[in-house]
Formats: sequence, C-alpha cells, structure tokens
Amino acid sequence: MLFAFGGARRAVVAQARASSTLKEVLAAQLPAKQAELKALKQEFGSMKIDEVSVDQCLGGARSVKCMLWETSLLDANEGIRFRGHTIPELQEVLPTFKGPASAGEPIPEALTWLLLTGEIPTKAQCDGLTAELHARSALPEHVVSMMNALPKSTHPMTQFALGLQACQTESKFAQAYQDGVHKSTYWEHAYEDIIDVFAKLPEIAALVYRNTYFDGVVKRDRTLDYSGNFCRMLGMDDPGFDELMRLYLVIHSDHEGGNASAHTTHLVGSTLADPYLSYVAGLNSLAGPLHGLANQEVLRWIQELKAKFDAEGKEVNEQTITEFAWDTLKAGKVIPGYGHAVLRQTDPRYTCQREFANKHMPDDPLFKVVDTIYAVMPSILTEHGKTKNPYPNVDSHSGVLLWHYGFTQYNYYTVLFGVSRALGALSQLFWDRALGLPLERPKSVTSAWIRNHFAGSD
Ligand code: CMX
Repeated sequence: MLFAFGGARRAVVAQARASSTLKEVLAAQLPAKQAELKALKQEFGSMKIDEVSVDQCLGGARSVKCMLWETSLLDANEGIRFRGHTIPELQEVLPTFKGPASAGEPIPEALTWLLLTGEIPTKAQCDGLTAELHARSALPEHVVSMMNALPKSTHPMTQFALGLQACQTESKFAQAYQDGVHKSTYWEHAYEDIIDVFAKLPEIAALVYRNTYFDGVVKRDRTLDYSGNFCRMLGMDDPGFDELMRLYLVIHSDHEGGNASAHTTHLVGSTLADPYLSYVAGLNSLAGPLHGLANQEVLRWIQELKAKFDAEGKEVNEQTITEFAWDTLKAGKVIPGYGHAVLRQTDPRYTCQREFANKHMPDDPLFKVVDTIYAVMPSILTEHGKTKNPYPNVDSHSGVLLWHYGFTQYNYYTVLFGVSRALGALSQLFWDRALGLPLERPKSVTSAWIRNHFAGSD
C-alpha cells in the first residue's frame, strides 16, 4: 500500500514536472546547483588542475583550464558532447518538429532546454518554449528603422550585431540593475533577457537577409517551430531546408567555453553587462575568419577553385584540388574549414552534415567537391607540416548544404552560426549569473617579467 502510494506520488510529481515551464524547472534547480558549486570550492578549491607553460602564455592560452562551462565539453578525439550527449545521441533522444525523436532532426528548442537544464524535455515542454519564443520575438520599431537605414553593402555580420546592440534598450537585466535589485535575483532578469534574445535573433537575422539581398519584407509562420518559422522569414519554403536548419541550429550552438565567441560572451557578461551586450561581443568574435566567418570563406574558396578550373577547361578533381590547395598554402593563407585549436580528428559536426548530405543530396555536384576535398586535404596539410589537426571542422561542410537548397549568399552564412551560438553561450551565461560567478580577470605578464622569473634557473 505504502509502495503504491509512493508510486502514485512519484507519478504526480513526474506529471507536474513534465508540464513545468523552463523558468520553473530552472528555479527549482537553483539551490542545489549553488550548493554544489560551494561544495566543489570547499573540497577542491586549493588543488591544481593545470600548470601553464610559457608556450601556452605566448600561444593563445591553448588548453589552459581556467573556466567553468557546464553546457558542453569537447574531447580532442571524440568531439563535442552537449550536457554529456554526443550528436548521434541527441538525434536519438530529443523531440523533433513532428514529435518523437527519430521523426526528423531534433529541434533547437529541445536542445536549448537541455543546455539550460541538463534534462531532456518532453514534446509538450518544447511546444511551450516555441510559443514563448514566438510571443517574445517582436523587434522595437527603432531597431527596424535603424537596420533599414544601413547600406546594403554593410557586411551581414555587422548588420546582425548592430541589430542586437540596438535591441539592448529592452534589457530587463540592465533596468533591474539600475533599480538596485539584490544580486540573488540576477538570474531572473538574466533569464528574461536570454529568452528575449533567443526570440529576437531570427527576426534580426531575417531582416538582415531580406534587406541585403531582397525587398526587406519578412513573412512569418508562427504555426511552425523556431527553425521552421525562421526559414519562412528568410523566404525559404522547403521542408528539406527546414530540417537542415534544425540540424544546423543544434550543432553550431555550443563547443565548450574556450572558443572565441563563447569565451567573449562569458567575459563581457562577467562585468555584469547584460545578455544583449554580452552576446553582441560574442557575435563580433564569431565574425573573425579564423572562427565563424570560416564558413563563408569555405564557399568562397570553392567558388574561386571552380572558376579557375572552369576557365582553364579543367575538371575539379583530386589533382586540381591538390594544385589549388598548394597555391593557397604557398600564398601564406589558410585552408578554410580545416584545422582546430582543440580537435585532433574529423569534427563530428562535419560528419553529421556529411550524413545529411548522403541522405538528402547524394548526387549534388558541390557535395562531391567537398567530399573530394576531404579525400585529399588531410594528407596535403600533413605534408605541409604546420597544422596540428589536418581534418575538417564544422565550417567545412555547412555551406554546401545551404547552397543545395538555393541559399547561395555565402557572405551571410556566419549570421546563421550566430543565431545558433547564442543558444549555448547564453545558456551558460544564465548559469554564470545564477551561480554568481565573478568578474573574469586572468593575469598578464610582460616578456621582461618572463625573463626575470626564470633568471638564474638553469
Ligand atoms: N591551413 C593552413 N595552415 C593552417 C591551418 C589550415 N587550415 N590550420 C592551422 N594552420 C597553421 C596555423 O596557421 C599555424 O601556422 P603558424 O605557425 O605559421 O602560425 C600552424 O598551422 C599551427 O596551428 P595549429 O596549432 O594547428 O592551429 P591553431 O590552434 O593555432 O588554430 C584554427 C586553429 C582553427 C584557427 C586554424 O586551424 C585555422 O586557421 N583553420 C582555418 C580557419 C578555420 O577553418 N576556422 C574555423 C574553426 C572552427 C570555428 O571556430 O568555427
């Protein structure tokens, strides 16, 4: 009897949990997470997890472990895990637009829930979050008119960052701080801003696209999910492209904390700048060609390669690609889409996009070019002898998938990355504020300090 009662109670609790909103779930998690961090500090606070060499100090702090990042973790060989799950596992367990896992690609709302809470959401919870995002998506009029006034020649990433920066007038966190709220409530105001930013980013991104390449008119379909509606706003109306966008927004969302866009968001947020300002900073670092802009550079590289060999009446094949790759390397440039600061194998984000291509567009000519590049590039880069990782990263494959559906304006591609990266960087920023993580302030040294430090030690 007692057991039956306990079972029934557990069922009621489970039922209540299944219908809880995202904010309620996070609020319930908060005390335990705060206690966990306190215990972690007490138990391990004085112990060392790393030592820093001069090479690391001079070399961009590679591998230095000095940041807490709960939403994902990167292994050099295996690649990324989101809250402990690999990409194929996410494709197994997360709800899709059509319902259960395996009825398509997971939806970004589901991934967002997972990143924020560490829990796999129900389809009903995802639908609730979709509705909330749609309801919060409107852009203030001053943002729209500012964006409409920008020259069409402004790079899409500049327009995107300006649009989000202009939305900062709406920050509830900044207002609450001005009102002098107690720091124990920061999480609540940060949460409101973070969900608002998730909601507004597709609107800003779509306006950038429609203004730059078309008539500036953005049409919506809020009967669809976050990605589906985003595709309609871009002017794309193909269920295949919707599925691609779902996959795209999921896999680009997070790549632990040390990458430039995530780290910048975290750094700026640590000053208690609000989530709008923090993520604008993240977007600006994503716009660098060694980071997110590499996805546009890959397409540019492929188009230049095709143009050269078409003009010479030559086929694009292993031999001509090899020739073009060596020209690029000898000109002192990088091969975009190859190499990584942490990974030492093919990026699983590349692999899952390749699987998508094999399933949906096996005969696409550009996919074949990308596949041929993959066949030859690792050995070229190994022979070149500089890069520590001769394998492709996420940016190497994303462009050709978009191109297949007629989405060919590759200067815009990094904006899509920017919509996605918010999901990871701002989910962690929520926890930064909820856990009260401090101002980030690593120590720098001068070269004279390094010499003095080792003076006399042979
Ligand atoms: N082509 C040619 N040379 C490369 C290379 C590539 N794809 N990748 C690395 N190298 C070179 C580096 O430029 C460096 O040369 P120098 O010693 O002359 O400076 C050398 O190899 C060692 O670099 P590394 O330790 O292997 O790589 P880093 O951690 O310094 O840099 C990254 C990582 C991604 C910036 C680099 O691999 C690169 O520039 N790749 C091309 C751009 C790219 O695809 N970026 C996207 C990464 C994913 C993302 O953030 O979106």
